Amino acid sequence: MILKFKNIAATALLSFYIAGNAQTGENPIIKDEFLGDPAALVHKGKVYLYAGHDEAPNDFNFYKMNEWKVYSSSDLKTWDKHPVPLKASDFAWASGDAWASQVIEKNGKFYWYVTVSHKTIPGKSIGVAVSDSPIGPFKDALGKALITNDMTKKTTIDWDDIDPTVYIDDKGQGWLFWGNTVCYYAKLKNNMTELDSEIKTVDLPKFTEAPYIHKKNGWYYLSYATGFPEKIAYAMSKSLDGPWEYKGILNELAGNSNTNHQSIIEFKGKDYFIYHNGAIEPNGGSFRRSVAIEHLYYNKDGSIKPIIMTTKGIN
Ligand code: FUB
Repeated sequence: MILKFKNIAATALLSFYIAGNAQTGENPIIKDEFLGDPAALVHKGKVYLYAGHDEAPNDFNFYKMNEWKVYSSSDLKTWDKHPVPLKASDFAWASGDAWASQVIEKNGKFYWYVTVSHKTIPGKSIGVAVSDSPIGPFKDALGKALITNDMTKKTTIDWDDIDPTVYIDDKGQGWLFWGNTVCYYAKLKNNMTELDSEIKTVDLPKFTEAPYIHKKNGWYYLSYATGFPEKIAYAMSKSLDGPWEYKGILNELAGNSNTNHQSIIEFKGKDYFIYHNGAIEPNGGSFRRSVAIEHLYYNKDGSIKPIIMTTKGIN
């Protein structure tokens, strides 16, 4: 009887510990599955966190990613998991690879720009899905890719068309930035599903991938993964067309992961840096990543203080 009580007490304590952990904001913020390439959307008092599902088995040393996941939170500590909102197979023209992505809202519709491999045009490509809700379900908005590898000629690699980041400026103009090795950008039409300009490039020191655009106090920020393994660097400008001024390293190598992929948001008056590392024990790593959140602080001149990666997170 005493033994039975002890077992029940131990189980209760364990459940409390696991549930408690999930709700403290400790990093990694989600511990029950591997997630990479976090992109956050602030909408109506909530943060929606979109990420690729890292499904690689422990002995598999590359990405195995078939679907994206979405979580939501009102406090960045307690996260609700929603049904799978989008899979690479939802794009009939794609052959797979649910790589980095970002969601943005315009006129009540949610547009999800994703990286996938193309079935017939060799290389990676960018597609766009749409939904009436931030948690989906999303469906292919175009029935074809928005960007394919044959549209960009600045490098011979076929994975340069990855990692879309999207931004709508104060005039309602949509902008898409993306790239690997070369940072590309173009304007989007009002429908958000067609390009509205030629494709241009941004010259950034040691640009690897993962561009991310955000704005604060009149400054545009273009943060990106630099080198490999990756750190996160950033540049600032008064215009999305540049010129961009390089400002240095924002985040150092993320623990146990050769990539670092960031998203930067302001939520309820505070600023946050969201990224991935390989910290889940025992099998976390570069292809089994997990999402972490830190506070982000600006200096008076608009530059950003280096991020301090922690286990305690935003507590
Ligand atoms: O998740 C696959 C790739 O890893 C992403 O597209 C890159 O940004 C890197 O995080």
